[in-house]
Amino acid sequence: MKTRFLSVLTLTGLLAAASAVAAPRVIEITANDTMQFSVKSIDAKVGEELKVVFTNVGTLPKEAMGHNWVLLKPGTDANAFGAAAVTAKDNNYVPVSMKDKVVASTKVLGPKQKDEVTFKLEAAGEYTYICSFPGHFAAMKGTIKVK
Ligand SMILES: [Cu+2]
Repeated sequence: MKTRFLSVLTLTGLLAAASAVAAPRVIEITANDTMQFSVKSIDAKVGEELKVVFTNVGTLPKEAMGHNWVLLKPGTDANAFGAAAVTAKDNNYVPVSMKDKVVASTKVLGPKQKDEVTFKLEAAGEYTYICSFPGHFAAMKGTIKVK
């Protein structure tokens, strides 16, 4: 009886260890009414899985000051993406014509809303992330450096 109890404990410990290894690294990012991401630079390793938990901490209405978080593949022209996004309101400002340039993206969030996205960084490089809400990408920009 005692032995079985111990082996259950051991098994539980092993499972906890295994899930800790497999769990993605969580990165919390907020956006606000002054068009700023709280995190502008992230370092990561090739093959690493990240979970971005994105929160709009502002108070202005979604129609005027909505925010999303869009991670672009290395080499993508963020300005061109931002320009194309203007007409993609129905798709959370992710233009269908440039969908193949997107690694991960959240919904457009109104005040106090939260969304999260989990993704794997398969290759080394500099990945730019932006908010593609019209007029925001010039100010709302950051980089994930993957080595
Ligand atoms: Cu924004």
